[in-house]
Amino acid sequence: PAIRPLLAGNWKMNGTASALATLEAIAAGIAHLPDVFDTLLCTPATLVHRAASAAKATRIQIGGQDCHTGQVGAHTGDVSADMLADCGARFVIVGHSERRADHAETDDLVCRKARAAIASGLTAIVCIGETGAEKAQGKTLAVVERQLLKSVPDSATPRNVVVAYEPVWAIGTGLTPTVKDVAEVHRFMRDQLSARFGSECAGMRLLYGGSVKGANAHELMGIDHVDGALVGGASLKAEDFLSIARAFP
Ligand code: G2H
Repeated sequence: PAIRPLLAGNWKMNGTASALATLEAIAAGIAHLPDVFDTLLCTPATLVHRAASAAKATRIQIGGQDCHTGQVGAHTGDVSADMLADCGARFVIVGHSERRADHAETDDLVCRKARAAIASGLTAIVCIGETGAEKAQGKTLAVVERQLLKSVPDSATPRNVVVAYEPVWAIGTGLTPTVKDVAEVHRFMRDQLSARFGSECAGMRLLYGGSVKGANAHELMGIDHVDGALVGGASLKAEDFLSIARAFP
């Protein structure tokens, strides 16, 4: 069966109560589009509960942007996957490059976060991608191979894990890889995952992320083995996000 694409927004550290109006505008726009893809908004943890309430009876699902490796305990300021699930989240991003950079998150830590997410019944969106320096050195596939192997847990299935390829140099910069480069990496990821998980992985969704916008979405989403997008900046305004949604099949 064909893979149902996923359009995921990542609001990052943006949004207070007034952002719920954006969610409602997105939901209203999505309602007019063919129901052939899933739509997700990963809000700040502080908004997950209200966003999940506002999104009830719409096609929008809600996710978090990070979780702890454990579910309860003495970890001041942290949020667990159980807590996100309790608030109505269905997904959580783990290992976004901003967290790998800002909080020194390693592949091993990201893997343990993904396991915690799965244990809570969430789908983990595991982010990987090379830096500009690594790309310049021709190491893209080696980095992707290592991050895939080490950040994606052995318990991954198409239902509990989504992989997002986000070249670090393309995030928030307006730069995107060529179609040929995205195609090469996504084919490589599919091959790696198939070798590791067998036919079990066949339906695992592989997202592209990094400066996705209305103007490039159609081209990017048309690439083989690109099963959706993870969108940052262009998910903050309903018109921008909807212009991407219209590029979905
Ligand atoms: C990177 C991203 C979402 P932006 O994919 O995490 O941000 O779309 O702003 O590049």
